[in-house]
This record gives sequence, structure tokens and C-alpha cells, in this order.
Amino acid sequence: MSPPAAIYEPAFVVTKTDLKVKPLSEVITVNGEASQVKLLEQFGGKWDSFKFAPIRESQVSRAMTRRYFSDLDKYAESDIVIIGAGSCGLSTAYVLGKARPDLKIAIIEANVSPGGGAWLGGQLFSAMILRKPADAFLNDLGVPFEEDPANPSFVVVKHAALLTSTLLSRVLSFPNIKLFNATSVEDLITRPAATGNPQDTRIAGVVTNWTLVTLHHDDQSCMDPNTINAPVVISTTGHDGPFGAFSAKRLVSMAAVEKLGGMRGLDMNSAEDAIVKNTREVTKGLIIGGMELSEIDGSNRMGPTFGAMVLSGVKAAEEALKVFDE
Ligand code: 48N
Repeated sequence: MSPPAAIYEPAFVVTKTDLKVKPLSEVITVNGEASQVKLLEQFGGKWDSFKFAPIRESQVSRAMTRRYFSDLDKYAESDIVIIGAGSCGLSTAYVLGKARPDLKIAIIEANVSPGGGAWLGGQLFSAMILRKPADAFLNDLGVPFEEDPANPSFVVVKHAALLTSTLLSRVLSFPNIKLFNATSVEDLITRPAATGNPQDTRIAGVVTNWTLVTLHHDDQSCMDPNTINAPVVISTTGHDGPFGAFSAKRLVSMAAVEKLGGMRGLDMNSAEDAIVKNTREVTKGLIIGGMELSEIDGSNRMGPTFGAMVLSGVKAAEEALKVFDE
């Protein structure tokens, strides 16, 4: 039944004459062969006789749990732990995954869904702005963007989710990187300094728990955490909030840092330069990047522009590699 002529809008992207309309059976192919034909030919070519291969529920459970627990065992000793899978943490992981496929890298993300604040460009607007030279990172990652000659200082990714999903898929495809999501870092593993000065404390890993447990320590009997040892921890937990700025606040509560600088008002120009320039090892074994850094340093916030997040990630990766290049 064709749509009512009066309100029907023609196809937005291409007109039908430009399309080489293929039968569905040729749209999804397996090794170049029309898979639907292949898929259905074993069922007499009809969906109504379709059946999946048989399974027993315990096979699914074992396929998931075996892998998860072997990963927990493997990453119990990691080379690098990244706390927070937002735009900065994922950019850090992407650079490290490319540069050092020999290192074991664990990413701990409190939410079920990684990505942090990078699924929208700002407020509810989906386009994401990155100021140059962050377009170099997009080129390396292979994310398309638009340039406007009238605004040569920045580029626009048509939807923030295009950057974040591309970054996420590349990071998760590295064999040496494991994402533990729905998992929170609820403390840092520390080693006392020979000086006895708490400000010389060395960070030697993270203390983790299921996020739902972390959220309910006050109303449940304490459920003890798990641990991951690592010589380098990179904290990118975002600016203050229920979970944000985790390591910055923990350093203050353990007297490793005197006090928080506290994020200042919005000033794009100074905020983005400061975050990238000051991404650093704030105490032995702990590098802080992204918006969490504004809480330590008291730098401004930049609002809806993400160039500093990806380039802070590049800098954080470089700082971490100094430890392994020694
Ligand atoms: O996206 P965020 O919050 O943090 P960044 O630094 O990667 O990116 C910040 C950016 O999105 C902005 O805020 C923009 C540029 N706006 C600036 C402005 O002026 O408003 O990601 C942090 C991630 C989140 O996914 C959290 O769930 C996670 O870290 N997280 C944790 N994961 C595990 N354990 C924790 N303790 C923890 N705390 C936060």
C-alpha cells in the first residue's frame, strides 16, 4: 500500500533511480554469497521452518563466566589501569593499545555503558565540536568530520556518538585491553614512601567492586572489594559528581594532596589548553587527565568542546609510557 501522496516526503538521501535496489537476500552476504538464500536454503527456503542450532542454558552461562573469571585472573596483575571510560580514558586506551600491544591494560568503568559524557555534544545537541589541532586525532581514528571555512578553528563530528562508538570499538578490539564495566574503583592501592611523607605515597593499583555494591555500602553489610595491582594508574573520572573526580578526592582524603583546587567557571580558551598541558603524574604511579584534572588544579571548565579530552588522553598515554620506556 503506497503512502498517502499528500504528506509523503521523497527519500531524503538518494532518489530511487540512483539506488541499485537489491533483493534482501543479496544485502547480507557471507563470503560474498547471498546469506539469506544460504541461511534459508537449509530450511526449504522458508522462514516458518527456521530453527537456531540447539543449546543448553548452562553452555551460555559457562561461555560468559569462564571468560570473565579468566580475565579477572589475567588482569589481577595489570601493567596499566585506566579508571573511567569517558572520552579521555578511551582516548588514552586507544593510544596505549596502538603503541604498546605488549602491555596489559585494564579499564574500570562504573557505568554499565562506557562513554561518560561524550554521547552528546552539549545540552541535548548531538553534534560534537573539537578545536584544532584535535582533528589530527579524528583523522588517525578514522572518524569523519565537517569543516566550516567560516570557522576554521574547529571541526564538527555530526554526532558525538559517532566519535565515542568508533573510539570504543577500536579500544575493545585491542587484544591487550579489557574493559570491566559496571565496576567501580572504590579505593587506591598505596605504598608508603621511604620519606614517611604522605605526599610521597606511591599508587600501586586499584580497589574495585561491583558499582551496585559500591553505591550501597551504607545500607548493606560491607561487601569486601577486589583488587588489581598495577605500577601505573591513569585516572580520568571526570569532574566532580556522584562518582567524578574520584582519585583527586581520594588523594586529598589520604593527605597525599593538600586540597582540591576545585573546577573554575567556563572559559574554553584557558580550560582546554590547561587540561592538555597539565595532564601529568600527580603522585608516584598516578596520572590524572581529562576533567578530573580541573578538580585538582582549579582550572576552568570548557563546556561543550572535546578537543582537550582526546588530546589529554594522548598526553596521559605518553606520560604512562615514560614508565615503561625507562
Ligand atoms: O566523560 P567523563 O565524565 O570524563 P572525561 O574527563 O573523560 O570527559 C569529560 C567531558 O565529558 C566533559 O565533561 C566535557 C568536555 N564538559 C566539560 C564541562 O565544562 O562541562 O567520564 C568519566 C567516566 C564516566 O564514565 C564515569 O562513570 C567513570 O569515569 N567513573 C568511574 N569509573 C570507575 N570508578 C570510579 N570511581 C569512577 N568515577 C567515575
